[in-house]
Amino acid sequence: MFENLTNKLEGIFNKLKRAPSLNEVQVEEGLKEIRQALLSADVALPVVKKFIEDIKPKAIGQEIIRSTSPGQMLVKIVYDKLVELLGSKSQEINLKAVPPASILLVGLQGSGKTTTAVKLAKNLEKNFNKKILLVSLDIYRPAAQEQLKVLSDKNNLSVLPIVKDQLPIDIAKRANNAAKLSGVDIIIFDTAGRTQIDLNMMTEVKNIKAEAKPVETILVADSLTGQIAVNLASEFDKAVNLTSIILTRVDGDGRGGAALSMKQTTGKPIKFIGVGEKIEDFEVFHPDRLANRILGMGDVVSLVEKASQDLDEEKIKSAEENLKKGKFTFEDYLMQLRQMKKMGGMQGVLSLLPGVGKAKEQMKNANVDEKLLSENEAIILSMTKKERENPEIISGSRRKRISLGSGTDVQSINRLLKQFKIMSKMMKKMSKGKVPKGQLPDELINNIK
Ligand SMILES: Nc1nc2c(ncn2[C@@H]2O[C@H](COP(=O)(O)OP(=O)(O)OP(=O)(O)O)[C@@H](O)[C@H]2O)c(=O)[nH]1
Ligand SMILES: [Mg+2]
Repeated sequence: MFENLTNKLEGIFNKLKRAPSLNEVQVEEGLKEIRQALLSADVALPVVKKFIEDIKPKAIGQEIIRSTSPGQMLVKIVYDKLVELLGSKSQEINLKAVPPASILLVGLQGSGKTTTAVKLAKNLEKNFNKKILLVSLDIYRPAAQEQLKVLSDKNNLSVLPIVKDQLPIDIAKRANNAAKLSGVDIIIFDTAGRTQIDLNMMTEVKNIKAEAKPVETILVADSLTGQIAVNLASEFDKAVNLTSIILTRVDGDGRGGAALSMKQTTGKPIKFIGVGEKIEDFEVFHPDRLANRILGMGDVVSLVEKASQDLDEEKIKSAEENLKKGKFTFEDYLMQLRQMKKMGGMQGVLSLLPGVGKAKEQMKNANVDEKLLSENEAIILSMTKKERENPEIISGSRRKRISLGSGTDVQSINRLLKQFKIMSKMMKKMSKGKVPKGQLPDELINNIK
């Protein structure tokens, strides 16, 4: 998905970035090309129109024309707007209800409802530690209920036993009772798919809703169908009041229009995306990460998450050696951050340092923000190799580039650089035995926070 759009936007920005200054005509031309790129990615026309209208005043304002790197500025303006278009912040699933909370999945035939029900169950079980009950209300397609059962069994999830010839509304009632009796936190209802929206179908969903009283009514929509998926969402919303959307097949080679138009057209947030056939191919939807990816800046944060899963033991060893010698680079720092995550946080990494005993306790009491660790990691990944080895060359313009690449701001870069300086000073002292063993200076603790 998005490859075409990314290539086009990259082409447009590369051209603009090369220009030492930009005049109004050049910016206008760039905007026209961006508009074309969005339209050919199957983004809905009103959405594209508003997008361009919104960025235009900023783009042709003095800010960009006077800027020393106008191309970069334009990328930043488009990035911010893309994030907004995609829904700004990722939206957590609503589970606020006296248990059992129920979630209702609706959608067209084959959109991925049954697979998504199981993916979502696995995700909630893992991340929220919830007890889930899966329930199929699809009495129309032969073997549909068995399909959910087989998939649930395979993934060690509980599923409501099948009772032949029961109507959806009665199954929903039975599920509610069973859930209450067995201490289930969340019921996920999978419903029958239809080939098109019809009155009977909507009436059935309404009746089920009245019985199940879901906290979330989620449309499962196939992103490969592009604008059709978006129109469908609007129609569903009018009829049954959706609370959110899950887009499936985002791994496919669709053009991405559905993801880009969904929020603005329907007002409903995309909360998750399906990115493959396997149960673990399911992600929380992050507008900023997707915007990063679309603009070809690389999905730094996702990359970071993947990278931290397979650490290179060799590198850890060499970082450790460096530390002992009092040498400290951003490469070493990166290793530490990853090690930290793998070993379960800040305390883990301290075991890398020579002679820290009490320090672990200090860190624990200091409440170090783990989110900041991920941000730091993203920043370091946006540095070149040379910058990581020689942080002193990171000038103002480099800081700007790094902040853009990591989806942070220059202040965060400054903070990290300052923190790094203190750390490397401390490493030197430590290696010379000038820091009492087992203690970390307050200066360091306060700067990591
Ligand atoms: N590549 C890919 N395939 C998916 C994704 N989600 C679902 N599928 C596949 O899509 C096909 C249909 O999925 P189902 O979950 O059975 O769809 P459904 O909406 O329940 O279908 P009906 O019950 O017949 O309406 C299956 O082969 C799934 O493996 C996804 O995110 N990516
Ligand atoms: Mg199904």
